[in-house]
Amino acid sequence: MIEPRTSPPTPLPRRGELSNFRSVASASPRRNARTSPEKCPPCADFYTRATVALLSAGEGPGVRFRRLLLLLLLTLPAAAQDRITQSINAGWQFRKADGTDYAHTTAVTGWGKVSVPHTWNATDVNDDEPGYYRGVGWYKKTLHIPANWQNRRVYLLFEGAGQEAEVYVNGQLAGRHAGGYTAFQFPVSKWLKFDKAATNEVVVKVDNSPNPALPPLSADFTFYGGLYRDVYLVAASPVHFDLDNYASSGLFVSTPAVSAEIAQVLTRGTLVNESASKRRLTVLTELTDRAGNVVAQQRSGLTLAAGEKREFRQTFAGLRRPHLWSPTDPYLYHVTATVREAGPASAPPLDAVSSPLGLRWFRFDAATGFYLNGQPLKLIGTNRHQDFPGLGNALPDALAERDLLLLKQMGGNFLRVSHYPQDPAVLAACDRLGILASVEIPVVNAITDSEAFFQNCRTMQTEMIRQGYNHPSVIIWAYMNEVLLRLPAGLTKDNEAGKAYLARVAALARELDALTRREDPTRYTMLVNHGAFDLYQQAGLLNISQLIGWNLYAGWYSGGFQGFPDFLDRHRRELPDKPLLVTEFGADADARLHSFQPLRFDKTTEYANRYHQFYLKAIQERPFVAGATVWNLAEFNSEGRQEAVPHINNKSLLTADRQPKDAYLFYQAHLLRTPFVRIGSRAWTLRAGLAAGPDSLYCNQPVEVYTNQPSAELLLNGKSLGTHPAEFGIARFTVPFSAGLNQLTARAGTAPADNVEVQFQLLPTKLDTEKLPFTELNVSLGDQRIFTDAKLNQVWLPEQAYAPGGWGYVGGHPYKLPGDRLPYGSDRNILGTEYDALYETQRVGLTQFRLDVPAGQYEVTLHFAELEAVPAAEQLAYNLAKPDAIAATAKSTRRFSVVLNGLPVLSDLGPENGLPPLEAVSFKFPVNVRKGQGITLDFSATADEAVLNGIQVKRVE
Ligand code: GCB
Ligand code: CA
Repeated sequence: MIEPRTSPPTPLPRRGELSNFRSVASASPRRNARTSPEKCPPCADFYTRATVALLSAGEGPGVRFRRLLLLLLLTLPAAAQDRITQSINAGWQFRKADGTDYAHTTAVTGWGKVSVPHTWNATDVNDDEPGYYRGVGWYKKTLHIPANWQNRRVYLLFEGAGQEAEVYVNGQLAGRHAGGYTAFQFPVSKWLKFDKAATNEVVVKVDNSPNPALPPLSADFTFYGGLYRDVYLVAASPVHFDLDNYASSGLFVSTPAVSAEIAQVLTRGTLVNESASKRRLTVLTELTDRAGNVVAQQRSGLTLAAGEKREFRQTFAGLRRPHLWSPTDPYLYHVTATVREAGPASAPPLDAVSSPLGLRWFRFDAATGFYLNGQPLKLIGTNRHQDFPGLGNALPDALAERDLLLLKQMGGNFLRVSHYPQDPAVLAACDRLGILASVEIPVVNAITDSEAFFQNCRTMQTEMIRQGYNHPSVIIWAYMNEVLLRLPAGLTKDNEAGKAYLARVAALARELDALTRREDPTRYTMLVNHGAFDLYQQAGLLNISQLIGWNLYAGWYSGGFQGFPDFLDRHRRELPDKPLLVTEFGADADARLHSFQPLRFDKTTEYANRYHQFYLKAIQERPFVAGATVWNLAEFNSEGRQEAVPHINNKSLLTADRQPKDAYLFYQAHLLRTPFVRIGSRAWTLRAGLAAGPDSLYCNQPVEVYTNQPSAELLLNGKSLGTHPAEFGIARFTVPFSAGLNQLTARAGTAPADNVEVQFQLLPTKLDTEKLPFTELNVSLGDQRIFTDAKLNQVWLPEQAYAPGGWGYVGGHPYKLPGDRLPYGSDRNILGTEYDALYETQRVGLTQFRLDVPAGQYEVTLHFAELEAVPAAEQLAYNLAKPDAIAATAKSTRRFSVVLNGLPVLSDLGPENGLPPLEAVSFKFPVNVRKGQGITLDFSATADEAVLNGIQVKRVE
C-alpha cells in the first residue's frame, strides 16, 4: 500500500469551483442561517491527508498511469475486520408476568420457547375481548461467550423493544431503555463469564404498560409489547469507534455540498481507547463506488491515552462528477472507516464501521414545492405502519423490505415512516430503492406536561436522528402528529388551563425543533397536524418547524371533497412562506364491500376510489403542495377501532396481506412511466347481480381499467367491448356479465395485456323461471352495498323492496346510527362474527320479507344483531376510548315475532330474549314450499319495532 503522504497530490477544487456548489445550504437562505454543530475537537496530534482517486477524462498518460496504479493498490483486499456482530434471535424463553421482580421471575418455571422477533400481542389484538395485554413480559437466554472474547468490549444491541426494557446479565442490571421504536445497546463485558465451561444468562424485562411519561400516550394503532426486532451481540476490540452514542454506528456521514460537478463528503466519529496503554492510531476512511472501487480515501492519525475518547472529522473536498442518488437512479457509494495501529497500512484492523452514501441535494420551496438535485420532484407515496396479520409488529426484515418494494412498484418516491421510527431495514430499503423518507417520533394526539415526558421526547428524537443520520433517503425529521387532537379532560382552547397546555405543547415543539436543527442541519424539520388550522395557529405551532404536514380527511370524516383544496389554498394564502405536505389522506376501503352508488363513509372500494381521484387531482394541480402520502400503504392493526372490520384500519392501498386495492392501481396509472394497464377490482373475482330483465341472461356492471395510456380496450371472453379514452388514468366500461366464468382482458398501447377471471352469480328478476333457475339469495338488509365473501363463495346483495314475482322487504326503514357520519347502519363491533359489516346494517320496522320462489325444499337463515345499545358508539374513529363500548347493555325494549309461511318460528325475540346487544345471532329453518306459495316471513312487534339484518335463502332440492 502506498502511504497517502507519497501519493499524487489531490486535485482539490479551486475556490471559484467551490463557490459554484449548488447545495441545500446555498439554495435555501433559511438553511444558511443554521450553524453547524460539527466542531473539530482541539487535537494537537491530529493530521489528515486526502486522496481523491476518481479517474477523469482528459488527463495526460502519466497522470492516468499513476492514478490507475493507486486505484489498483487501493482495491487490494483488506484483512478481516475485527468487530464481530451476530444476531442472537434464536433460543429465547418467554414468560408473561405482570408485577413481578427479577428475583421472583427468574426463579419460577413455566417459560415458553420463542425466537425473536416476538410480540405477546400477536393474537389478543384481534379477539372480541376489549383491550390487549399491556404489562410485563420477561425474556431470557443463555449465552456462550468464546473465551477469547475476554479482551473485547461486548455489547448487547436491541433494534427495538416495546415499550420499555431492562437488560440483566448474570443477574446484574446492564441498562434500561424507554421507548418502543428506537434501538439501544449496552456494554456487558464486565458481567460476562469468559470461562469456556461457563454459561451466561441474559434476562430482559419488557413492559408495554401505559406510562404517562412515555410517548405515545394514545393513538390509532396498537402499542405492541415484546422484543419485536432483531437482537445482536457485538464484540469489538478495546480500540473501537464509539459504541455508546445512542446506539448509532458511531460514524456520521454527511454531504455538505453536492452538485452535478463535485461533491463534498464529511465524516465524523469518535474513537475510543479502552485499552490499558496509550495508542498511536490511524483512521482510514474510504469511499467506494457501487462496484467496490475506492474513489477517495482519507487518513487521520491520532494518539489516544489509555481510556481516552476522541472525536475526529474528515472532509472529502472534491468528488468530481459524482454519480447522483435519485428515485430513478438510487446510486449508492459506500463509506468504510477502519482504525489501525499507526505505522504500516498493512497493520490488521482494530475496528471498522461502514455506511451507505448517497450524493444528492434537495430543498423545499413554499411556492413551488420540492427539488431534488436541482429538479422539481413532486413527492408522492404513502405512510406505513409496521405490523402484519398474525405477526403483530414482530416482522422479519424481509416483510418490511417487501412493503418498500410494493411502494416502489406503485411508482411512489416518498415514504412517511409513521408514526415512529421503524426497523433499520426500512430506511436501508429506501436508500436502495430510491424512496425519500420522513421519520418521526411517536408524540401523537397529546403530551404529558412533565419533565420526564419532555426528556423521553428529547432522547427519542436524538436516537432517531443519530441512528438514521447516514441514510441518504432521509430528508425530514418530524416530532409530533396531530398533537392537539385530544386536549386533556376539562381543557378547552379558551379556558386558562387549556391555554397553558397549548403553551406547553408549543414549548416542547420548539425544544424538539431546535434539538433537531442542532443535531442535523442537513434535513428539514416538520410538524404534522390535523385539519384544525385555527387551533394550531392559536397554539403557535405553525411557525416552529420548517415544513408543515397536514392530515386531511375532508369528504371522509366530515364534509365534502371540496374542503380539501379549500384547506390547501387557505394555507397558501395565510402561510405563504411555509412549505407544506399532505402527510395523510385516505378513506376506508373494505375489499369485501362494493357499491355502484358509493356514499361517504360506506367503506366501499368505489367510494375510496372517488376520494383518491379527487385528492390526487387537487394535489397535482397545486405546485405548492410539495408532497403527499396516502394513509396508509397497507391495512394495519388498531386494537380499539370498530368500523366494518374491528381492530383494523383499512384506509389503505393494499389489503393486510398486501393485495392491491383499486386505489393502488390508480396511483400506478399516474406514477409509472412504463406503459401500464390493469383491470380494476381485480380481487373482486366473485360477483353477483340481477339479470338485466326478465328475459336476459346477463347483468350489466361497471368495470374500471387503470392505464397511463391515452385509451384502453376491454374484451369479454375474447370479444371487444370497445376502446374507451382514459380520463385521469381510468377507462370506464359496462360489462354484460353472464352466469359462470367471465374472462376480461384489457389492452392499452404497448402495455402488457391484463387478464382477470370473474365468476358471476346471475340472479333471475322473476324467481319462478325455467331459464335461470333460482339457487340462492343472500341479502344484507338496511344496506346499499354488495358484500362478497370469497371464503364461503357467497355474495350478499343490497336490500330492495318486494315486487310481485321477485323478492324484497315490505315496510320499514334502514337503521342509522345517530350523527352525520354514517350514511346508514352502525360502526360498532359486533361480537361473535367476522361479518361485522353485514350485521352492522339492518332494516327496522319491516312487516314482511317475501320471495316468490318456485315449489321445492329450501333453507332460510335469518341474521340479527341488536344495534341499539348504550353507551352510544364513539363518534370519532380515532377517538380511542373504547372498552366500555363492548360491555354494551340494551337500550331498546324490543320484542318481536317472526312467522314463516304461517308457522310461528321466532317468538318474543328481543334483548331480553335471544338477542343480546351487539352480538351476531342467526337461525336456520328448513321449509317445504308448495307450488304458488313462495316464502313469506311476517314480522310483528309487541314492543318497539321488528328488525332484520340479513337473510339467506337456498334451494336444497
Ligand atoms: C389520522 C391519524 C392516524 C389515523 C388516521 C385515521 O389523522 O394521524 O394515526 O390512523 O387519521 O385513519 O383516522
Ligand atoms: Ca431488523
